[in-house]
Amino acid sequence: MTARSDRLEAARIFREVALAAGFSRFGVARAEAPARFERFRDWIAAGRHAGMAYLERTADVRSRPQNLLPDAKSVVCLAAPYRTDALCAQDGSILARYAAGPDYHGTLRKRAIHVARAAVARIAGPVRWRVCVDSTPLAERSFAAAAGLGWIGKNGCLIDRELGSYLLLAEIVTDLDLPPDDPVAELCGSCVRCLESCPTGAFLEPGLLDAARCLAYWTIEHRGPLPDAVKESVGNRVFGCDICQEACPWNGPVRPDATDPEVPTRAEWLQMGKGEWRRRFGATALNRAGRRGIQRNAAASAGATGDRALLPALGRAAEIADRGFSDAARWAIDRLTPPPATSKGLR
Ligand code: B12
Repeated sequence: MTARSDRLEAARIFREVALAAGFSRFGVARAEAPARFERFRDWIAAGRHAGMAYLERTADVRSRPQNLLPDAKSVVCLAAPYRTDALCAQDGSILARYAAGPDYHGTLRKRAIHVARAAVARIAGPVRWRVCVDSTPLAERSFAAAAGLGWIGKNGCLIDRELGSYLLLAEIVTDLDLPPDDPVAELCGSCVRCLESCPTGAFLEPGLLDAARCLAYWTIEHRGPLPDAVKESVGNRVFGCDICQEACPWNGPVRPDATDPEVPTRAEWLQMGKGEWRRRFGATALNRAGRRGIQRNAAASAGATGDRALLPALGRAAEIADRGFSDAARWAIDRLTPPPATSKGLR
């Protein structure tokens, strides 16, 4: 397929199928190192990836789609919006919005595979392709920005002027030579609300996140005990963090009354058994942290928010043979137990 008209027609087919399959944004990037990818290398070199050693191991692959598909020529970039209301329990504890519903790794992958199959069936000649969602080593935001799906905001997120940043990304890397789209203008202007909103000061400069200060990193990716400074800062966040997105004017106002009875409270998390976890959350993105990870975060959150009613449940948790969970429970108990009264009398 070489004629420009054929290439345009193939891109049109991909677009049509992608939009019909429920993706809200579509664009094509060339399968070559995207602009400003050097930021990724600098980020790793400066050790800003905290404990995410897999990012370091795959640094060279992330900008080279040919490592995923030899002869790759194009990256078809797709974006799907997710829930915009907070995912907030009745006790005020919060999960990242993207964790609502079935795990996007599965749903978006299936949808993108459907797009690839349906589009390729309408295009003449053999076409090779490979679908990527999140865990595939590909710099998704950089390719999406190159494909004109949105711009990279100061909070590091890909932002669309109509849909904001509550978007998940997926790609189809293909050996089809599709005409690339143009990037869009960056529209953050002088706004720094996201940078100022971060409770842990995780942004070292616009777009430069220190993962070792990011609550999303600690509550999703980190295994084992949380450092005390993180437990102090966790507040109501039990899984992930959307604060730098909530602050973004492109995402619209946050609905303060958006609690959801389906979201467990800290008390429920602390006592949740394996069976209930599997049934209710086994097929959600919460699995990345796992039951014990979420329980660890809920225990830290109980201490950080001063929820003394949870002392009995924390006492039981402190005995559980999981280092992260029991450590957070002991820390919370210490914090919630008033020191023994000292005699203030005259001597
Ligand atoms: C590791 C990871 C994390 C880490 C590190 C995040 C980070 N900022 O690097 C942690 C665990 C902290 C994390 C958190 C979150 N993540 Co995450 N994460 C990833 C993952 C797997 C790799 C990201 C990575 O390589 N980071 C290293 C940095 C240096 O690279 P980068 O983020 O791609 O940034 C590049 C661009 O910004 C580019 N660039 C290009 N042009 C420009 C222009 C300007 C002006 C700037 C500043 C930069 C820039 O330069 C950078 C280097 O290439 C991707 C999936 C993937 N395969 O890419 C998802 C991904 C980035 N995460 C996602 C989400 C949803 C989140 C959270 C919102 C989840 C949550 N609610 O808790 C938060 C958001 C935190 C934040 N503000 O970034 C989505 C983002 C979608 C979007 N709209 O941007 C992705 C794309 C997953 C997906 N498939 O949808 N995540």
